[in-house]
This record gives sequence, C-alpha cells and structure tokens, in this order.
Amino acid sequence: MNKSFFETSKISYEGPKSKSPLAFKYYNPEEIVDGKKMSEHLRFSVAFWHTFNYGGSDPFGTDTMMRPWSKVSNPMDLALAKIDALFEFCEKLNVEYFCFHDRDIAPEESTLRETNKNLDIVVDHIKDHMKTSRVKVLWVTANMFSNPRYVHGAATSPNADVFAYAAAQVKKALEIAREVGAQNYVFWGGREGYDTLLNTDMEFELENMARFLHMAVDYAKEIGFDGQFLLEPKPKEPTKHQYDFDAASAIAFLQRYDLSDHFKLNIEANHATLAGHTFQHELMYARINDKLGSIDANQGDLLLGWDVDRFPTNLYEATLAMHEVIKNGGLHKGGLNFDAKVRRASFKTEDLFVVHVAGMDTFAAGWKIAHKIIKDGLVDKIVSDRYASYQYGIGKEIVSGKASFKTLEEYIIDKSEILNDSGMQEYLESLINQYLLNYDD
Ligand code: XUL
Ligand code: CO
Repeated sequence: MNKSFFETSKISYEGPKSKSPLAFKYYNPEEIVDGKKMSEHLRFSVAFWHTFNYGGSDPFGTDTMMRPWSKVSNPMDLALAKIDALFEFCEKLNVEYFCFHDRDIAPEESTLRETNKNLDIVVDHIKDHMKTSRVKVLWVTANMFSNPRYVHGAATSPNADVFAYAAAQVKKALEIAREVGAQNYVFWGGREGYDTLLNTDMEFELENMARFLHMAVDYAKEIGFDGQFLLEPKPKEPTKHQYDFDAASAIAFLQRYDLSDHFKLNIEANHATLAGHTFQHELMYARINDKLGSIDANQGDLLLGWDVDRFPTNLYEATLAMHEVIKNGGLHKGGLNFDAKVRRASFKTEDLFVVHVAGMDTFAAGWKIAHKIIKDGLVDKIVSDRYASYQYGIGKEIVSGKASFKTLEEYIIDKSEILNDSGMQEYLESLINQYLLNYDD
C-alpha cells in the first residue's frame, strides 16, 4: 500500500502565466467563489476504466502503454495494485472522486458467486484506503455489455436467464455502492437497444427495462442506499439504436414508466454530439426538466462518427456547458467525471496527469467565464427581452391561460403588419468571444 507508482509530484496551482503541463493554470481547488471552493463547484472525478485499464489498443493495433502496474501478473494482485495506484493518482492530482464499473476493479470468474468474492476483497481494499484518504466514490455502475452473455442486451435481452444474471449483478453493485458510500449509481444501457427491428419486440424490451429499473429502486430502498440514480443517454454504439437515445427520450421513458421521481441523467458530451445535439443542448434539456444529475466530461471529434472519449480541451464548449451547470445551481450529488482516455500516442504514464490537468483547467476556466456571463446578465437580458411581448397585453393573456383561439383570432384578424425584431445571433457570438478573452476583468 505504501509503494509509489508515479514519479510525478503533486500537481499544484501556478496560475495563468505558467506553461508547465503539470501545473494548474486556471483550476485553483482552494479558491472560493460564491461561498464555495472551486473543488466543490466542479467535483472532478477520475474514470477508473480509462485511466487504469486502458492500454492503448484500437481496432488496428495492440497496447502502446506500459504502466507501473503492468508487470503484476496475478489478476487479484493486479486488481489490488491498481486501487493503490488510483488513490495515489487522485491525491497527487487533487481529484476527490472516482467512478468505476464492477468489472473494472476485480476479475470475473465462471460463476457470479466466485466473481462476487473477488469484488469483496477489492472493495475491502478500497474501504481501507478511504479510512485515510479524502478520495470518495462519485458513482458505481455495472458492466452489462462486455461479457458475451450480454450479446443481446441485459435487461432488454430476449433471454430471461440473462435478465436474472443482470439483476443479480446490479444487486451486488448496489451493495458495493452503499459500502463505499457512492453518491450516485449509473445505468448506461450499452446494449439496451437493437441492431434490427426485424427480430425485436421493442414494446416488450422497453417494459422489461422499466421492470428492471423499478427492481433496482426497490432494492436500493431495501438496503438503505441513498445515492442518486442516473441514466446515461447515448444514441448508438455498440447497438445501432440505444433506447436511452438522448435526454429527451430518456426523460420520456422515465415519465412513461413512472420512474421519474427516482432518476436524473448523466450527460456525456460525446454522446450528445453522436445524437446530433450540442453538449449544451443536452445539459439544458436535462436542466429545464430538473433532470441534470451529473456529467461525463469528455469531447468527441466532429469529423469522426463514433465515441472517441477525448479529454475535453475545447474552452468554448466547456463554457457553455458550465453555463448550464451554474444555472442548475451546481451538480449537487453529481460531478464532472472524466469519461475520457488518453490518445494512443500519448502513451507515457505522465500523460495521465497531463491530460487530466488539461481537462480540469478547461472546465475551471469555462466555469469562471460562464459565471461572469451570468453575473453580468447581458446575455440573459437579451434572451428575456426577446420574449418581452409575453409580459403584457395579448402575450400576457396567452401565458396566463386567458386567451383562446377565438380571442386570438379577434385580436389579430385585422392587423395588417406584424413587427419582428433581430435575433442578434452574431452579436451574441462575438460577445461570448469577448468573455472568453477577458474573463478576469
Ligand atoms: C460508454 C460510456 C460508459 C458509461 C458507463 O460510452 O460512456 O463508459 O459512462 O458505463
Ligand atoms: Co460515460
């Protein structure tokens, strides 16, 4: 437990003049804004799977990354070593949270009973670390997409034995979530969708997905797990069509199956763009429906049509995303989880620190710019002025419910001219540029 895995020293804040790849320029975790530390506003999290399990392979080539723990050959020793490395990494990076799938942290055996025994050993090890560390668990999830048994889905599999296996797996994952004090529990429906409707009873699959989620809610209540449940929308990949396609379809599903009170959403940037939306659109849609729970902070590459999980460095996108987070009153139990991986060519172990620093600085700067935009109120005023006609006269009657088709016809039928105003889009875009360049004024 005392062995060090990383030569990199603790990352500190050096300010915007620093050019060091291993120092924060914009993220000062201790800085207080609006009565809260920046670390509390942003609640960064390391994704265990990308940071400790990814070795750099892609469909065309093998691993490129030699990690300090790569030489440990016994699977359980390796699992425990990675937990040690995780706590050292988070502490050096000044990140307070991490997220994991059950199968990320312990090897799978031929029966669930045996697999669960491995999990128990690793979870005990996590709890030991937590006794002396301030690192906590943002969310836990179950991997119900990698093992071949999930070839047709988990809760939406046509095979009832698979449904049962998935249920038992989530039961255990919820027990783990309670054990480690996870603040949230995530369902990403990796294979909960279809490849062809020719072999799919969509209605039955959706009903089964709802039955499954109700069982999860009931079991969480039974064992006293009080974390927030989250659905993570994604339109496709690995399936052709995933049922939780985007925020709008996930929210409609929750409402239709009476799950709305129990779930919020975990919005991922690259999933938003795969669905043909901007990141901000998905965050705003979730927010206005009181469903913005947490964020998987990454970015896609708009020239590529698949999920690339890049570390986020696009300041413009980050600013608009943080605008939604601030308007949401923060992320509450949620956080900013870097569901992102280093590029295959960024194979040095130190790169793991460099990319997280880049992502954290991007969101910290974006948060501050968004904070200034909201505090100045100029953008908000332009938006509210645009709808000013609903504050008096006929507009007020529409909003208050006094108007009907008949009264509206009476009002408009003899009006020969309607006056519209400019949408001001280009001015607003240049105004955002001004904030991006002068956020510290
Ligand atoms: C896959 C994805 C997952 C979920 C957790 O695209 O985002 O890693 O975040 O299963
Ligand atoms: Co994700």
